[in-house]
Amino acid sequence: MSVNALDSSRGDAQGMAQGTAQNVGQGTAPGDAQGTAQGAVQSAWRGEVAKPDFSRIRPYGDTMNDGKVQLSFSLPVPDGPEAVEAARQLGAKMGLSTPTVVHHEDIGEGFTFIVMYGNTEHTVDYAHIQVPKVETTVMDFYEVNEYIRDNIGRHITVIGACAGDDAHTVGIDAIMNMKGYNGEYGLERYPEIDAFNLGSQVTPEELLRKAVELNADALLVSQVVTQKDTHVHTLSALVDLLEAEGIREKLVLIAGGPRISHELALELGYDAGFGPGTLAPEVASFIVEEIVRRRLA
Ligand code: B12
Repeated sequence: MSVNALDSSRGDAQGMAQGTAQNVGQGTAPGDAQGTAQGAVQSAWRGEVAKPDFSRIRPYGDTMNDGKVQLSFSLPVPDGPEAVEAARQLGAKMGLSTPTVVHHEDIGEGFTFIVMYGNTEHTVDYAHIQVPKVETTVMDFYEVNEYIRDNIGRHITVIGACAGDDAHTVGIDAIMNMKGYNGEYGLERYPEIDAFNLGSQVTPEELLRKAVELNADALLVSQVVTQKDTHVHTLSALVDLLEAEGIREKLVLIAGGPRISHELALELGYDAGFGPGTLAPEVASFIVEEIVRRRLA
């Protein structure tokens, strides 16, 4: 919905006029848009609607820059006026102006679920945000196989696992399984890829052992649980083992999971990190391009 459409939902001419006046001329984005977050959205703001100041963005609910946020949480107290007041005070302590509880509900055994609206005064310089991203040309299933035939000339071996104590296999299965996920075949279906899915709770030692045994070209490690930084410990332990064995640089090493960013993966010594919504062709493309780029074949 556009800003003006939101304003017009007030249903009166004055609201529409005010909304339009408030939302125009909010400043233009400074600096060079190339390579920044600002560049990515510029085309969405072709001037038909009010343009935000990308150096100072703030949430918007009804009108540009109103700072409106919605927050939900549970309190370990029974539902009632005291719970609502406690939530309101918490919202104020979090720095929200006009914290307002818009929904509260008994969720049993002395707990209350709260939904609150409020306004934040804070802004963020979106124009200068730069997030490391996996740089790859994403090929489809057929193109990846053709690329392997043309540029590598042999099958490649890819091992996947959900490592450490983690038993969340759905993510790694989405990338590996023959059946595929979200309309894309998993790596097991690729004729030019020998894919081995080791399943859940695979120790870094076992991953190393398999990598050596199968002479793997790529290792795919899934980490879903992040409580107590368990993912960092497991991912780091694997890198240490691979380095000690002298095979780290001979492999394409990839981490993935809903809370894994490319930036974190790079920090931990991985070649790439893939987060929520990843599909097999993105991963396959990165692997094969990296093998060729680093002359690992
Ligand atoms: C299903 C599930 C389970 C199932 C798992 C069954 C199975 N075989 O996988 C069961 C019931 C066993 C389970 C157990 C637990 N779970 Co659980 N679980 C979930 C749930 C509901 C869905 C996860 C899922 O399947 N997502 C779907 C897949 C497709 O998404 P994905 O994993 O993000 O994968 C995609 C990308 O991230 C990426 N990807 C993932 N891995 C990889 C790897 C590579 C190499 C690449 C390239 C890409 C990639 O590609 C995938 C496709 O796009 C989530 C909550 C949620 N809604 O997300 C909680 C959740 C993950 N579980 C959680 C917890 C805490 C647990 C338990 C500790 C609970 C407990 N106290 O016992 C245990 C831990 C068990 C263990 N040892 O790991 C927490 C984790 C919190 C945290 N940040 O650490 C969550 C977030 C729930 C919550 N909100 O608290 N869980």
